[in-house]
Amino acid sequence: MLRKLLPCLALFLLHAVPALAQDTPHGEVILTVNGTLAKPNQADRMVFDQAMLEKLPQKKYTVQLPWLEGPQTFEGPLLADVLAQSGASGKTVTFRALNDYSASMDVEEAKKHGVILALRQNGKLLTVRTKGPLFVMFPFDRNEALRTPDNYRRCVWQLNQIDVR
Ligand SMILES: Nc1nc2c(c(=O)[nH]1)N[C@H]1C(S)=C(S)[C@@H](COP(=O)(O)O)O[C@H]1N2
Ligand SMILES: [Mo]
Repeated sequence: MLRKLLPCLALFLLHAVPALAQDTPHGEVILTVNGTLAKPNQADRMVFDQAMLEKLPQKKYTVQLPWLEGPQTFEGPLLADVLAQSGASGKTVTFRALNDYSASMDVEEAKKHGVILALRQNGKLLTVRTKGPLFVMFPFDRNEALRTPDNYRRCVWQLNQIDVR
């Protein structure tokens, strides 16, 4: 009996656990990930609400940006963790904003440099009015080589969509 049941149980767990482990939003969707996703949670896309993004480990960078006065602290999950949770594979990531602005970069480069999707600026949750819901940020503070015009252009504010191709 058990001998027959065990393979069935194993098969069940193999299929059920990733499905159960995949989080879905309960609140307002603030980020949509499009592309080739192994673990989408809404049709072929991955959608996140604030709570889902806050469950991921939070990183904090205090940076000086050329267009903002004084040091600014940005906090949020690593892009790498967001992509991993989506099962995203691809070479290029495109950050898209509510105002149709977009910027792209190599996925591996973004992961290597610890790019975050900031939910907070100076401790305050970002809203559309304050250039949220999300703000792409680099650890400019700890890596001088990152301070390039290309990377500043990639600091997309009002981010709500990411494409991985
Ligand atoms: N959503 C959005 N993000 C954006 C931009 C933009 O126009 N829209 N401009 C980019 C560029 S080119 C730079 S240098 C920085 C600062 O631009 P800003 O001074 O217009 O904020 O934000 C980047 N992020
Ligand atoms: Mo710019």
